[in-house]
Amino acid sequence: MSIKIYFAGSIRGGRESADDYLALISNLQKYGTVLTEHIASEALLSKEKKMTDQQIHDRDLEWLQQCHVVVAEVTQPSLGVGYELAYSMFLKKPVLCLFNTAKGKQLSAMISGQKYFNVVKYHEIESIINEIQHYFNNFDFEQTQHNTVNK
Ligand code: 6IA
Repeated sequence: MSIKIYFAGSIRGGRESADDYLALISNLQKYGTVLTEHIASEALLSKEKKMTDQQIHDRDLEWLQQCHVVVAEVTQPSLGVGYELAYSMFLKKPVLCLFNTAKGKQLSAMISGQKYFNVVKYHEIESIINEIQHYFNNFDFEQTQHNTVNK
């Protein structure tokens, strides 16, 4: 069975890191199905303009319940990503957070101070791609399977 990955990244919080989201999502697709590939695509996001905020919220929480792992790019501060991270912890999903130190941002202490969130810092995309490979080579699929809602 393929790993379902929930990728989180800023949308209304600002799109400054959208290029990183694109590179990260296409890399994550080597390890499983990315449920949220629209995060990197302006074209797919514009399709969601037809959805109400409540529909987006409810659909995303359903995907969070279904996923095996959450990967969040947290460089660009986003209320939605922060909420998804707290909800992931509540659902006991494994979480990997990626923070780009080259963007001149400061990570909230509420994320860097919570060990559950497993924050990995990077400077350029090539270095984080190796870290992601290491993470998924050691990923314990059985461990997360019982927390997953199948739909
Ligand atoms: O507060 P933010 O908008 O930055 O929150 C971004 C996070 O919330 C992402 O990780 C998404 O999973 C989720 N999210 C927020 N808004 C949307 C959305 N809107 N579509 C899908 N996921 C979303 C589309 C709006 C578009 C018309 C601009």
